[in-house]
Amino acid sequence: MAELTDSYYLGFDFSTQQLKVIAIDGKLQVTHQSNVQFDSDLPEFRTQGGVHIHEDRVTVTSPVLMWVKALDILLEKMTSAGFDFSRVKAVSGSGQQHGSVYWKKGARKTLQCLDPGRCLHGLLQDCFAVQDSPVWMDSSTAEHCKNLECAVGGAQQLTDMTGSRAYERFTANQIAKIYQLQQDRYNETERISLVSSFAASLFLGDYAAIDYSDGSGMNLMDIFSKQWSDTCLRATAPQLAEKLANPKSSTTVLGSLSPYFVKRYGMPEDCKVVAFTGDNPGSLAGMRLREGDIAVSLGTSDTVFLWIKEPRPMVEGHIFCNPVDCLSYMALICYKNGSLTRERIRNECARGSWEDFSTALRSSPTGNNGNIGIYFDAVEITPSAVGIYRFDQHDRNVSAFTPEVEIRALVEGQFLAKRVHAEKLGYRIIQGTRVLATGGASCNKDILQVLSDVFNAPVFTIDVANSACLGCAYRAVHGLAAEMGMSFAEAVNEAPGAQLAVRPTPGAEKVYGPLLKRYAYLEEKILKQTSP
Ligand code: 5FX
Repeated sequence: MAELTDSYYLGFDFSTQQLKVIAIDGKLQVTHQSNVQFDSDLPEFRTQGGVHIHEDRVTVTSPVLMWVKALDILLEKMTSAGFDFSRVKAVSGSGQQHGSVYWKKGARKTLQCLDPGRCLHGLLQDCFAVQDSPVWMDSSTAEHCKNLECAVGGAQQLTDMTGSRAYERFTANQIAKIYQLQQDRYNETERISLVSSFAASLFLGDYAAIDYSDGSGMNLMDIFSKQWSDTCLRATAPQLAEKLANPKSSTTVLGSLSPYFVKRYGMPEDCKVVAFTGDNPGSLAGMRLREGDIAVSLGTSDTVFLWIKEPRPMVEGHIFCNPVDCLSYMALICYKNGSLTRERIRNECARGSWEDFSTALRSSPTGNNGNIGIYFDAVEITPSAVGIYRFDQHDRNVSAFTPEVEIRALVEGQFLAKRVHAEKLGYRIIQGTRVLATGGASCNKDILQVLSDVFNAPVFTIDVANSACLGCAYRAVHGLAAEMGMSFAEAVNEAPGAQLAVRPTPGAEKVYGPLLKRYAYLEEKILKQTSP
């Protein structure tokens, strides 16, 4: 027992606006948390929200040395707070997905012999061929996306192989842009890391492999063979395979910590570095999603995370390798019309009151007498469409619903869409499936009841503040346990669980079965009518 509470595991999250750390003990209890805010703690880099939005409005970068300096500051803060580094058994972490770091020739040597008397920021000043790393908010590579899709035979072909069609923020397209516009910098580059593997490299004192899960967000990796695709590499830039090196499983112990941290912070020599991954995969670990589970985050935008066994990649949505189980996959679906649309309908149909909104949900029948509404106030991501569409029970267009019908149509429509899209990607509800709800709207039980009814599964709520960071502390624990053959679920079994919020209403399944089919048909119809 003493051993359990005496050991610490660290999870770092290099996210867009801040660097965070969570320490847990061997009983999986959080013992320490800290963070560094890029804008306010590192004002010399002049970022807003952790990024620089360039004059063209579409190029978005972050200074790579800001991330390095943030780590110096965070570790100093932990020292000042009396954190006992000597007990740390393993570290892992996550980074914002898709962003890329360009290490200059010779940087590996520098990483391998860091002087513990100096800060990382000073030591790594000259280690980057590109100072401003492209990040996920960048949308300047439309042309490179087209080229990549063309090279593999189209959007669906690229999706079939890499799990996603070409996206502007995805790393292949960012690398292609750097190669095209900054060829000298590209040629000076010895290694290209993702934000996650860059951060792991700092701890390892050597280049860290890209992990399968974050590597799936690059438009470069065949998610089934887990190797770089030659066609994608060739279409992106020359000599790319050697600059990326081979990806590795997300649960890999990459090696022992760099002596730099042993000497400077008193961390143990045998402390292990477990592969870092993307922030969304990190969150899946933090939520402890299991096979058959679905997590629905109801925020400004709605996001759905799925645990999938047999994925069917579609041009809408992303399939990534699963960060905690290398035989499984995870899917991510993003929706733009989330809370803002719910708030608009609340304002228009419930006098701005969530209570009235809930009353309307409670007093209207499951299935809304066959009325279906599809509300894309802004151009939706999944699917790519805009406009408000209302249908009666015979699929006839109607121009308006009563306020009560409108409220239920919105909430049912949003959840029917999520189930239809999830199933298109290969998701199946199984015995024991849980729906994990998070985000602002997850505190409304009447909304959760509709969610539970549409998925015919119990809904649990979880607190996911810092889920990526916590998930990576769990992954640090699992990295060591996996070497002894233990699964992630077994390794983190004792962690605090989710709270049961609602169970499906008896009979709901019968009502929503036909509605799911109709929703899928109506969405197709809208897309056919509106596509140019
Ligand atoms: C996912 O594909 C994204 O681009 C974002 O969620 C970033 O990972 C945010 F960091």
